[in-house]
Amino acid sequence: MVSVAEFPTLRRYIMARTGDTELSILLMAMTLACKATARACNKAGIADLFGLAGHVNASGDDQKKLDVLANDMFIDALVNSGTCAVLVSEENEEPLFVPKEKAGRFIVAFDPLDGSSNIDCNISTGTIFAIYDRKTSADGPATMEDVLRTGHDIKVAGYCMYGAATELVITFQSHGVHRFTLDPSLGEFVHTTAHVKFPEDGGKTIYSCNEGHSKDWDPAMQAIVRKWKQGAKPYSARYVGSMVSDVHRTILYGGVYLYPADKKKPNGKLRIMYEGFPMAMIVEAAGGAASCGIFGGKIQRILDIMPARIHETCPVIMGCKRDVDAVIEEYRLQGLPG
Ligand code: P6P
Repeated sequence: MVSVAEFPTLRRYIMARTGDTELSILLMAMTLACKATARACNKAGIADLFGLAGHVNASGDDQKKLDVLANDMFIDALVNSGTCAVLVSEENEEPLFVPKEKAGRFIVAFDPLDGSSNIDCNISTGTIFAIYDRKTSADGPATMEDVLRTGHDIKVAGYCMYGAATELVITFQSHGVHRFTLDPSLGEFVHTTAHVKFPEDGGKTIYSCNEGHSKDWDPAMQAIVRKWKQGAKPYSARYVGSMVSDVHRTILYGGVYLYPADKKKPNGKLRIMYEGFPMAMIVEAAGGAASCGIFGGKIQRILDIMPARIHETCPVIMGCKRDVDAVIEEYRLQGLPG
């Protein structure tokens, strides 16, 4: 029998992996908020948590009741953990600079409930987060220099998927991607897969995008998706409409997830700091690739971007190298910069 003390929980993994008490406390606060959000999603239909909250967030999205509740729970857990200097949330217009008496070292950018438009029909959603260490001296207050960084500065990236199971996927810089599944009977996330990797050959031929926007894509994106649908064995289309679910499937099964630029959103829809960056770090750590396609007039890797604003967006093309490389090659064939 496995000793309880040896049980492979996320708590044990964090303590063993970080070697940093403050980061461990932050991650335990983060996972507590994930468990509370999973419970709220499970009870949404019973606890009158479906529907709109009646407000619009910084990106112009209609806030759902659960968006607001999840955001409040994450902010409460993170501020009171005593480990955070600044919080950047999809649901808050401005960064939240934690009061000195409760402040710690870390900056956390997060989307508390991504894909929440799927909640009312019980389709999976998720939380996405990226954690940075402070860049400025801890002697003084944190500044925007601590907040606006490239994705290469991320110390820990992760997402929690609220689906048939509640799963948390996390990567520390250069330590691989690890998958944990919540065991509700224990209230613990249990280590289910170590060193998650894309299938060697790129895996299943799946493309994941909202093709309803395709008439507004640039010619290269239209051309590559058309090519994938041709031939004796065309690609399959899979699209949940929750980035966490679509990227989770892409990493585990293979293929590519796309949210390209289009005429209406020339810089794409997905937010760099709390969607693009954390997912790009995880996808690359799992052996995949994460590109914008064209951004700032050139072919650009998502993690290389230096965001100018906390809610800035970028086009997203992420998945197995086989398919991301095919998109980049199409841009080169079309003679676009990069
Ligand atoms: P569309 C959810 O709002 C989200 O940010 C991602 O989770 C998802 O992939 C995308 O937007 C869906 O956008 O335009 O297809 O509805």
